[in-house]
Amino acid sequence: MKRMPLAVLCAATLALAACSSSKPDEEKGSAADNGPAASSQASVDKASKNYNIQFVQGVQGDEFYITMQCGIEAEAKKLGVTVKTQGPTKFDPTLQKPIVDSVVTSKPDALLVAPTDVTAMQGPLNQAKAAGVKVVLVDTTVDDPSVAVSAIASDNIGGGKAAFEAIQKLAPQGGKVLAMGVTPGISTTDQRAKGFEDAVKADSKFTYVGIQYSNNDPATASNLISAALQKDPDIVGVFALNLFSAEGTATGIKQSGKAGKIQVIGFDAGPNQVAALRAGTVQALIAQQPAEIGKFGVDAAVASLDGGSVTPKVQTGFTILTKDNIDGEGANAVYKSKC
Ligand code: T6T
Repeated sequence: MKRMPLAVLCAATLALAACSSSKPDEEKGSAADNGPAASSQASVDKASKNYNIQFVQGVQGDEFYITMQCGIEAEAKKLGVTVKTQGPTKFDPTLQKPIVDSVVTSKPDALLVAPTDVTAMQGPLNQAKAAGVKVVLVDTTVDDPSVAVSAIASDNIGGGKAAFEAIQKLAPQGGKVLAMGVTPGISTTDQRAKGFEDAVKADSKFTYVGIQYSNNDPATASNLISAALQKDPDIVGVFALNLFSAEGTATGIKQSGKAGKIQVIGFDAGPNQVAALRAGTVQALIAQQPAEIGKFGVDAAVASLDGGSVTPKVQTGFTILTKDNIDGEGANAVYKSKC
């Protein structure tokens, strides 16, 4: 199999340096409903026809998915295919399922989707596949990813581990650490939590006080952090698992008068997170490569529709942003609010 071009965006600097590059999984795996191996994703320059591709986000208005949409639209334009984007108003499978169902009823050629729950979204995606729609998983996954021709995501376990390594460097004396999560059942954030927890438990200087679930709501995350700090005032570090939990964590830390005293590492890099980084409430951000995820998603859909070979699993990297690189080499990793 030919390799997909590597998307290397390793802008990490400082003592917190850590990054990884996009890498295709070499084995064909089970997500290989690809037809004959005529071409690989890497060699797609132009689609053989103007396919109708639908992108269903995890949630509307999330700069991670907006930036992914920008990558999708740019690649669609380049390859000469049409793409339409929609998403639920909340990161919630009961709201996402009807959107996927109606997209499938409209019989698009391909569906790029970030499923909001590993189990609840399996059925709707099975139905999409049964209806002949090429499914590509972008960001999150489901219990049985073989429903998709390709799954493209960050190294989420590695990202969780990198978050702990950042805390280790910033708080070398050790102490209590907490994870601010989203909702159980989201593949990406569950993996980040696992990567973090496993890494914490491997260092006897640190104690994992557990994970709190903010339900993707900054106000809830803020309240949960305030309560956690009252219970455990000696917490030394917090890992906030996504954009909205990081936003709420920053607010809660500030309101508790602990800004700069607790080491906060946030996943994602929307404008609000970057403002918190600049303000010193958050010490580091782990920026994903959403535009790359989207680009590779379009490549996978088109390669599959054209009967080419498709890389079944692609892992994209991340960049660690700090105050010291945010205005330099890290600037390009910041997510967009519009394309
Ligand atoms: O962190 C991203 C995404 O990777 C995750 O699956 C859900 O939350 C975000 O969209 C950020 O809000």
